[in-house]
Amino acid sequence: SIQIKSVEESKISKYIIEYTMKDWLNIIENDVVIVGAGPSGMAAAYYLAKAGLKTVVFERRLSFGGGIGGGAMLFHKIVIESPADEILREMGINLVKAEEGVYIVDTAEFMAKLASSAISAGAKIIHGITVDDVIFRENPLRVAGVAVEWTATQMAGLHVDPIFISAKAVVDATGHDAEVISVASRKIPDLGIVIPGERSAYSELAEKLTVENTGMVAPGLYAAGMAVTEVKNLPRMGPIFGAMVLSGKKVAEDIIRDLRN
Ligand code: 48F
Repeated sequence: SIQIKSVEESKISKYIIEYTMKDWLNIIENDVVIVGAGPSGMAAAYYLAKAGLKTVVFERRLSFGGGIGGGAMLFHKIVIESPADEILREMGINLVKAEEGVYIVDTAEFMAKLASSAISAGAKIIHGITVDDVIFRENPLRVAGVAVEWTATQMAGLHVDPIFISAKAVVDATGHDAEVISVASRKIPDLGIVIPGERSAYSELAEKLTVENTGMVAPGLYAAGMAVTEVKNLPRMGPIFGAMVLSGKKVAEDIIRDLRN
């Protein structure tokens, strides 16, 4: 018969607490903090970790993928256009060619393999954590990290102070609301960030402009994915995801360049 190793309840708890705390002590200081495990955040995490930068992703929900899972109106396919297909191929994601340079991808596979690629490259993804503020420094003025809280604590409306996590670069990959950049814009006006908001759909234009406008919005603070459209007053594009992964790749390349200088 099968021999199952016996482990007492208290020992299970002890191991969980011990190893969680080891991880938390390790992620208190980072090269890069990415906020949001959507397509842009996970693509950024993959390229940053692959380049050897210590990268942690904080995700509010208990899942990966952000807006991928909902597809378009809950249909489980999304569209990817070239050259983003090269990134998906690198991650082993199956693409079905609809026409030259246009591919169809399954949402479940896209989410799972993006996350798996980022984790295998060495990025740490922590679920159930909401970033609700940043840390800043003067002389020179810059963003130097984030404040994090359990999502559950926030949902309960409890008055609990956050803990602080330092980073040389913080990436807002929170999607349409650009939550981290919004809070920095409101609470550190000297950064001079103005958020005009996103425009209505114009997919062809939006894809190109989102990638081109990806990057630093203030020293230490970067935008990727739909956060870029919110901050730069760009149109939305709907369920075509090429720009999201290309934006993640571009923000990673910018940060790698900036941290090496
Ligand atoms: O929204 P989301 O998928 O962002 P994205 O990478 O991709 C956008 C597309 O999914 C889609 C689109 C493309 O055509 O329009 O919308 O720009 O993922 C954002 C993730 O960030 C988490 C949120 O739960 C989601 O998984 N998030 C948002 N705010 C916070 C956060 C926060 N303050 N702290 C932690 N996580």
